[in-house]
Amino acid sequence: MNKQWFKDVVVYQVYPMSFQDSNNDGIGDLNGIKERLPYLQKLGVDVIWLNPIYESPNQDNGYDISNYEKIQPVFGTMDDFNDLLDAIHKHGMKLLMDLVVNHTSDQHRWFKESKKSRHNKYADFYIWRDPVDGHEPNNWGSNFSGSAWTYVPERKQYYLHSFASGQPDLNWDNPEVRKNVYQMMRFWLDKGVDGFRMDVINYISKPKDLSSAPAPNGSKYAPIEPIVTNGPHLNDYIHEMNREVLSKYNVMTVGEMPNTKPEDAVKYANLDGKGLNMIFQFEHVKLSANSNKRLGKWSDKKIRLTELKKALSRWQNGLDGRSWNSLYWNNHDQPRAVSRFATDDPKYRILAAKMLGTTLHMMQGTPYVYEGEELGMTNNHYHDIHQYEDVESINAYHQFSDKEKIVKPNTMLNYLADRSRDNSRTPMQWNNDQNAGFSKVKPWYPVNPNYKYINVDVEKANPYSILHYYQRLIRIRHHLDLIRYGNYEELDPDDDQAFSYKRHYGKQTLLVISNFTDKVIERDYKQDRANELLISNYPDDKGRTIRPYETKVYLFI
Ligand code: TEU
Ligand code: CA
Repeated sequence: MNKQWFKDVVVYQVYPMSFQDSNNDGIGDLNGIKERLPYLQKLGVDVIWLNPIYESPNQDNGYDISNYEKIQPVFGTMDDFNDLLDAIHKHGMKLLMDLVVNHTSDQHRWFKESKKSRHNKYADFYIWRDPVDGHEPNNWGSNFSGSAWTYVPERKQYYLHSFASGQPDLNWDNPEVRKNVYQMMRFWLDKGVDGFRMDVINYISKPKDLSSAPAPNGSKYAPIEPIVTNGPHLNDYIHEMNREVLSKYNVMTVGEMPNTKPEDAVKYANLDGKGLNMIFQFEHVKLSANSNKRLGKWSDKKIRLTELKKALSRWQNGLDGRSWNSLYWNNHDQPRAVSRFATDDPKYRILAAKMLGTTLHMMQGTPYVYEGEELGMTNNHYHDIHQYEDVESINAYHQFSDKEKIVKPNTMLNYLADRSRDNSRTPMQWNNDQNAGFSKVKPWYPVNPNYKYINVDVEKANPYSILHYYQRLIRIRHHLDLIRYGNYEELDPDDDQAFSYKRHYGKQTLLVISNFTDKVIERDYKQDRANELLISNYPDDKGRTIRPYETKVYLFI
C-alpha cells in the first residue's frame, strides 16, 4: 500500500459545532456535514478533518472527552457517524479524526475512578502529586490561566492539567494508559477512518523532575508549555504508537506540536514513516505574541513580513527531503487569516484572501483550509467580554485585567478582539437567509453580521470569487508535481513588502510573488520570460508592477 498519499492531499477542517445544523437546535451536527459534502467535493479537497465529536461536558468545546467511543449526542448517533464516513468515502474523500489523548475530561470513567483512591486500577492513569507545604506541588501555570494543579480531597493530592481543570493530563509513563489509547485508536481505524490529527501530542511525555521553573517577572506561574513539550520519552511513545497501531493501517497523521523547531519535526515526523507523517508547528502564529511574557499570546501586535517569511522559509528548507510540512494560516484556535496576516478592509479583503491562499498553497507541504477561509471570512471585531464563549479568552480576561491588573480592561478587550479563538468559531456563512443558512433557530454562537455579503451563495455566483480561486489553487496543485514536490528557494528575505519565492523540480521552476501591502511596488524576477502565468488575483498582468495585495504565480519550463 502506498502510504505517501499525505503528500498529495489538501485537507479541509470542519468545526462541527459551527458548520451546518441539520435538525435546527442551533448546533452543527454530523448530518449537517453530510448534507454539505457535495460542496466540499466541488471545492476539490481530499480529506476532511473533524474537530472532536466525542462525548464531552464541553468545558473546552469537545477537547475534554468523557467517552472516546461515544458520539456527543448533539452531533448525532454512532449510526449517523457510520453514515457520514460512508458518504465521505463515496464522495471520494477521506476522514481525519481528532485524537485528544494528552488529557481526558474529569468526567471520564478513568478519572472518576482515579480520583477515588491511590490504590485502584486507575490510580496511576493521571499525574498525581502530594501537596508541598499545604500548596500546589510546583508553580506551573495552566495554558488556560491559574495553576496547572487542582486539589482532590478524596486523595489528598493534586492532579496536573495543562489546560482547564476539567482536562486532567494522562500519565503516559503508565503502560496501561498507552495500551488503552492504542485500543481506542484501533476502534476508530477498524471502522475505516483514514487517520488522526493528534491534539498537543508533544505534551504527553512529562519531564522526570516536576520541579518549579522560572516565572516571568511579577507572575506566580511558569507557563507550562515549554516545560512539558518534547519530553524525554516523546519519541519512544510516537514510535511505539506507530508500531502498535498506525503501521497496520493506510492512514495519514498530523501531530499538533507547539514549541517545536524543524529539527523536532525531523525526529517525530521523519519521512522514514516510523513516526507521524507531519506536524503542526506554531512558529508563524506565535510571532505576534506580547513582549510582556506574562500576557503570552494576548496582544494586538502586527506581524512583520520579514519575520513571517523567515519563519515559514526556515520550515520549508529545514524539512525538505527529511520531513513534511503542514501548511496553515488559521484553524479553530487562531483568528481569521485575512484579518490577521493581511487585511479585512472591504476595499482589499478579496484580493488579500486570494493573496494569502496563493502564498501558502504554492509551498511544499500539505495545505489545510479552515472552514470559511475559502470565503475570506473575517474576525468579528468584538468589543464586549460578554460576546465571548471560549474558556481561554474568558479566563485570560479575568486573570489579567481583574485579578492581576496588569492590563487595562479596554486594552485586554482589544487583544481579545485580535486574538480570541472565538473569531474563527462563528457559524459557517452559507447564504444571506436568517443565521446565514447555518440554522433556522438562534445558533449556539452568533453569526458574523457580515454574512450578508460574505457567504457561499455570493461566492458561487461570482466567477472571480475567493471560493472559485481556492478551487483553482487546489486544482493546479493536484496537476503539478512541481507544486507538491519541488524544493523551495526564498527570494529577498529582507524585502518587507513582498513575499517572493521559487520552487524547483527537475527543469521546471515556479515563481511566486505576493504583495503584502496596499502600495504599488516594482519587482523584477524576470517574470517577463516566464512561459505561463498560472494564476493571479488581478484580471491582467502588469509585469514588474505589482499592485496592492497582488499575487502572481509564473511557470518556467
Ligand atoms: O490546542 C493547543 C494549543 O493551541 C496550545 O497548546 C497553545 O499553544 C497554548 O494555548 C498557548 O497559546 C489544542 C486544541 O486545538 C485546542 O482547541 C484545545 O483547547 C487544546 O489543545 C486542549 O485540548
Ligand atoms: Ca443540530
